[in-house]
Amino acid sequence: MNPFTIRPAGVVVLFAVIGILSATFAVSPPAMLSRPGLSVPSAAPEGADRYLPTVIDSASVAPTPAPEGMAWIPGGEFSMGSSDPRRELCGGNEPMEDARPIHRVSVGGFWMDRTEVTNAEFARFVAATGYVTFAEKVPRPEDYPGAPPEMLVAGSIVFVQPREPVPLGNALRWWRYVPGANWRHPTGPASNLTGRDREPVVHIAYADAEAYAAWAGKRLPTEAEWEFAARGGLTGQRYTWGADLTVEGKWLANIWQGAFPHQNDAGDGYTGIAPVASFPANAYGLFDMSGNVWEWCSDWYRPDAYALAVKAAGGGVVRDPRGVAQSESYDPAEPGMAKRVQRSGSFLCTDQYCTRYMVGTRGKGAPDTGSNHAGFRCVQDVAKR
Ligand SMILES: [Ca+2]
Ligand SMILES: [Ca+2]
Repeated sequence: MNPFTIRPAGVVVLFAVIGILSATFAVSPPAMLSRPGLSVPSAAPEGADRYLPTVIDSASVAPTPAPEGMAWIPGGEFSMGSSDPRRELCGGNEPMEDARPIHRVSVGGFWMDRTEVTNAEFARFVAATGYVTFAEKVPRPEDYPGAPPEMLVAGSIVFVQPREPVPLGNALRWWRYVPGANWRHPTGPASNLTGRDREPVVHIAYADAEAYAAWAGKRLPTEAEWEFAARGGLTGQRYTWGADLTVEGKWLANIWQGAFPHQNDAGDGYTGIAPVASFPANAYGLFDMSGNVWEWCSDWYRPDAYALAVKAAGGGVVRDPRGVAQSESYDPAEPGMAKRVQRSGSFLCTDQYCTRYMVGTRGKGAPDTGSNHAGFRCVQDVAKR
């Protein structure tokens, strides 16, 4: 379906742009309860939004040897979600209700890539398989009826920094569909991967990430696995490292400092993507679980997924959740479009606009939508080895 869709007004809209908007920067305040049956709570039940201690399964011992580049994530039980009360434009100026209620979840042990998949790693996959990513393929006319032929060109979504302040309600002011942008050319045809071997690969559609994972003998993490791993054994912290955004004046993730989107102060040392592992790892040895690039999870997105999971579990511990069915996926910002969960936030996230680098918060994206701030990492089951 990427990259175009026809809106009722007859205007060709860059579908991929819209996808990424809703993934990270909603265009307009979504009507959170616009779909019958949605059970997102408007307010947490008394006492429901609280974190209980993370408990690690003492029998969950790391098998040896460790797969190269992967960290052992022991099984255990934790409180999943976020009760952060702040409102923000990227979530539709709503409290982050889709990360509620906080609920108990258990996961088994697994291996997880210590870093986002890098350009060098993805290049090895492509060299071995000849794989062509979604963004490198010319959109087929039959998939985009009514789209002008000149618009059917291969490309992807790139952040273009405005020179002046722009209304934060219109993310099209800083996102562009750039013909020729893809993982080999992160910011457009004139860019390349020289000096970027250690940067995370970007412009990756969900199917691209899945294909890489299958080749590597791995898979994409579930959302619960991702959050359990990101929390690093801590209980109910706002960030992967603790309670405060900065520690002793230092930034611990590659996000955005300055007035978004026109002023990038790079207080963390990076205006754009950073090489993976440029910031400290969490307690499990995982890097960039907050910021740098967004990461695909295997769950289909739905804002009330947690409430549904708790209900299905009879109010008890939700065990190894896998998310809702594709047919049940729903994004109030773009009804009718099934989306996958994305986590971590990116170098474009800021405490002034989109704080989804906070560990319990959720993002989402259309599976066929890549951009220059979204990538992935993989996990591996013990039985697979
Ligand atoms: Ca930065
Ligand atoms: Ca990340």
